[in-house]
Amino acid sequence: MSMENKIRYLTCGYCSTGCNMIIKFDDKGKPIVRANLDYPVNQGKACPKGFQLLSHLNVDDRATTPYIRDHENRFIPITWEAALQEFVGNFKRIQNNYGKNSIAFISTGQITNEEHAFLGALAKFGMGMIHGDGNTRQCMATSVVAYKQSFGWDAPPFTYEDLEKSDVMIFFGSNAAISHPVIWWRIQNNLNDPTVVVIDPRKTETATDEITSLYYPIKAKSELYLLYTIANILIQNNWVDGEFVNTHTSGFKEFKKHIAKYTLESTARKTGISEEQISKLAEIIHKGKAVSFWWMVGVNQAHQGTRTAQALINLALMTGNIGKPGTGPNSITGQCNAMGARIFSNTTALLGGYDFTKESDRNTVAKILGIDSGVIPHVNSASYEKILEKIKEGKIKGLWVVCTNPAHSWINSNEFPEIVENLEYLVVQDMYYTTETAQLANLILPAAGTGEKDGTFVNSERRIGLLQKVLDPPGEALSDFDIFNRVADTWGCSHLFKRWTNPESAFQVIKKLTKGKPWDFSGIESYQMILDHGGIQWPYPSSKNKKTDTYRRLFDDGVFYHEDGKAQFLYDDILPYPEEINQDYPFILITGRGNISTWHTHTRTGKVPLLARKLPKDPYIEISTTDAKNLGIEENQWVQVSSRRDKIKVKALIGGRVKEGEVFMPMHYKETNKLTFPIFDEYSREPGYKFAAVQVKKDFEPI
Ligand SMILES: Nc1nc2c(c(=O)[nH]1)N[C@H]1C(S)=C(S)[C@@H](COP(=O)(O)OP(=O)(O)OC[C@H]3O[C@@H](n4cnc5c(=O)[nH]c(N)nc54)[C@H](O)[C@@H]3O)O[C@H]1N2
Ligand SMILES: Nc1nc2c(c(=O)[nH]1)N[C@H]1C(S)=C(S)[C@@H](COP(=O)(O)OP(=O)(O)OC[C@H]3O[C@@H](n4cnc5c(=O)[nH]c(N)nc54)[C@H](O)[C@@H]3O)O[C@H]1N2
Ligand code: SF4
Ligand SMILES: [Mo]
Repeated sequence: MSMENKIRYLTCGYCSTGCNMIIKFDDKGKPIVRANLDYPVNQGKACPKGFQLLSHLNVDDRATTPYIRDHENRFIPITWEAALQEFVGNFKRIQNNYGKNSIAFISTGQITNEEHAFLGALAKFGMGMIHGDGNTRQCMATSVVAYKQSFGWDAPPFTYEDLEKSDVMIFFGSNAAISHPVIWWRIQNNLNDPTVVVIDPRKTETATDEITSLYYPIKAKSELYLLYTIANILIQNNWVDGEFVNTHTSGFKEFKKHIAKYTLESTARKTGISEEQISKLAEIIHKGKAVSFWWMVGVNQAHQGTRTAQALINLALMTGNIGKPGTGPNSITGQCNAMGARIFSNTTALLGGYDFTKESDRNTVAKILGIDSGVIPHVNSASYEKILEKIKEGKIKGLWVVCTNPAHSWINSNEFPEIVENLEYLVVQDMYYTTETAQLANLILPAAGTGEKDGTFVNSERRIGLLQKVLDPPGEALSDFDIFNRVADTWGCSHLFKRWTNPESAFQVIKKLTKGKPWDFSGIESYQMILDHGGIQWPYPSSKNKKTDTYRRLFDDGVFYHEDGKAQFLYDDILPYPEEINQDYPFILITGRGNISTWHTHTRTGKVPLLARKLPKDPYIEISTTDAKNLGIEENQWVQVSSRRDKIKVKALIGGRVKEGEVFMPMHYKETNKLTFPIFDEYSREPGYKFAAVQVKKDFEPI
């Protein structure tokens, strides 16, 4: 394809910040990536991953053709036609032998809206699956459930402009300086001399950044004590916005009663934060004119994540910090299209935010899509970990994994290969044939990546952004969209997708699914319109009174989505630590992002020298100076880290980021999840990646 002299616009395919890049081409047709100066999200900025957005596309281990595993366990290249026959033949055989529900899919937050909707509709309406979930369960499920329960809809209220309008910002369980760098850098535009508070068990890059005013080194998993106590102090001092609470919320009286028992003295002990510091934080919140609470997976990935997120929501509600510039209980999303997955993945909710179990909802969706409502399942999917359980029990025998690498990223990951042993057929659709999960597959389908396809993403501030194709995918690789089209053809259900000829025509169909919902963006006329506006935030209904300003937040009218129009105060008793810390396993293992340049399971960033060099080749564990000294461990020494599940060998990185009694490993090494403890939040079923009991030793035991 000749692209010379053409300009392309590409929303970044890494994090959910949703930066936009301009791609120009040099004389030889080589693309040059620049940050888009005019885009309201990034305003000419980007992090290292964004600038390297196309660098992992042309590499040796790209899957450039479908591969099938032969009897000697070798991967053999085959044609698309043969691959599709294999896929469909095996999945249909499994359904014939074990029933319709014996096949399932696991997806992602990193494909486009059009692809999400296509996969979900194809799998559930075309191929007859009931069960399908995504890696967003590992990431955002807690925020989704927290908002749904508190507001009546999954509706993150903020806009990035709030980072510039707040005078108090509290970052809770978020290492934004490396996870969402451009969001974090937006605070530099804030002219209010804001107080930025970082609450994290680790003294992270965010905690030590020059933007940060105060750092609270909270003990891991003690945050509910802190948040309930602060609520209690606000009440004791009469620092509550009574008018807002009375008019716009419900459940406050009961909440007040529930939290009365959380006092400064015991909370200081539980959290490791002094009484003075706790009181000071309550006062900062009270004195702030526009206070915003920002959280991420340090909150979400916990055994009481939903209630923790809601404890932050409660603080915003009781102080009236919502719906006004610079305020909000604001959950930042993770992957480039995690928000789109929330609307279109057809996993937990029926496409567009409808309900599988309601006949009227099924009829509405069927009408919009122009299909028979009889093909839509009447029941909800099992959650991710329950799908794996069903595989273990032999109830699910065929699995289709799209754009995720669970053999590395799933909690207690040793189990994953054992679990998939029970499958009769595993299909993995990825850009590379080398991922840990692809290596377990019976069939690998070669997918195009961001930069090689058209479509749309939705970012953390609810902005729909455009991706334009810059390069052709290599060899026989196809966009996920095109793969779904071919699967539909081979399966014999392409009549359901007559209007889905290309991504933009699919967009025209799926936007209608949002009509009348809080995330209505049916007013977007075309891809060109998205480009012209610099992305468009939902809601953007087709009615005349749509708002067109650059930044928009929700709830400026104080009306929430519950039937009574009110937001709810939600809370629970605080549960003990998920796994016992004792003499044998005396340390708390925290896991998370390691640096600005490394992405998840490192399949993309690992191939770009400029990014890859940020992550040490050998897996490492961060341990405090005191603990290292007590254990006689020296810097860079190999140590053994064991949990109740496995033992691994890693290098010791000694220093001040972690406190005594806590250790940290980045999730980017496949060893990390061998140790994590499989516990799930009661409401969201999100895994608690950030707490496991471990032992660290300089002597090795036989493994
Ligand atoms: N460079 C880079 N950026 C990324 C990603 C990446 O892989 N690399 N991934 C993207 C995705 S999908 C996501 S979900 C986001 C994640 O973005 P973040 O949430 O910022 O990432 P994490 O490092 O997993 O966790 C955040 C912090 O939570 C803290 N934490 C752990 N336990 C607790 C606790 O009990 N209480 C509190 N208050 N804090 C706790 C950890 O110490 C950590 O610093 O990043 C996105 N951006
Ligand atoms: N211990 C621990 N584990 C964690 C976390 C943690 O904090 N601690 N965080 C969790 C979180 S928040 C997340 S989001 C997950 C992420 O976990 P994963 O989703 O497993 O991680 P990725 O490496 O992003 O995997 C995406 C895969 O899709 C491929 N890919 C990229 N683009 C495309 C495309 O356009 N199409 C197709 N078909 N394939 C593509 C990539 O090559 C890669 O193999 O990890 C979770 N695991
Ligand atoms: S901040 Fe996120 S969206 Fe922006 S360039 Fe970096 S990875 Fe891409
Ligand atoms: Mo995530």
